[in-house]
Amino acid sequence: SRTVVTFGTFDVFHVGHLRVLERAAELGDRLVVGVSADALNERKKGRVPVFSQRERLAIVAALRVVDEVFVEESLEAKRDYLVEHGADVLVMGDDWAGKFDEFSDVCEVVYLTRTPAISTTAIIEHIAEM
Ligand code: C2G
Repeated sequence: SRTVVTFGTFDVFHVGHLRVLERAAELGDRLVVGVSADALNERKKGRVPVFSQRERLAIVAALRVVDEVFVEESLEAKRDYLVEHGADVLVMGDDWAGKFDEFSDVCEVVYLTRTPAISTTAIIEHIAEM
């Protein structure tokens, strides 16, 4: 069986998140999702997520296409996470195109086209302006 692994924050979960997970699931038999820790987001984006990692993990874990979730504590541990979870494929949105090619010795690396015109930042701005 083929295991697909992907990573993300999935804050203020939206249809772009759903589509990338649905398409990732189609590339294998089992989808494992690393949901980035609150602390990692603060470091990475300088912003605390709207939803806590507990909440974000609960939402992603409840999706029909997702088989397993874990907390992504560090960007540097990606290789270890891939090996630990038996990844045959690493899937990321194409905002990360080329960034994870170094892992192609461990598994296949696939970048999927992002869903246009939707993002957590745009949603936050939209609501703030209401
Ligand atoms: N995504 C998408 N279409 C959108 C928005 C997001 O396909 N309109 C995809 C992203 O490309 C990514 C996934 O949804 O594959 C999760 O997006 P984010 O929550 O923004 O994830 P990010 O903060 O980029 O975290 O180790 C890598 C990081 O943890 C990735």
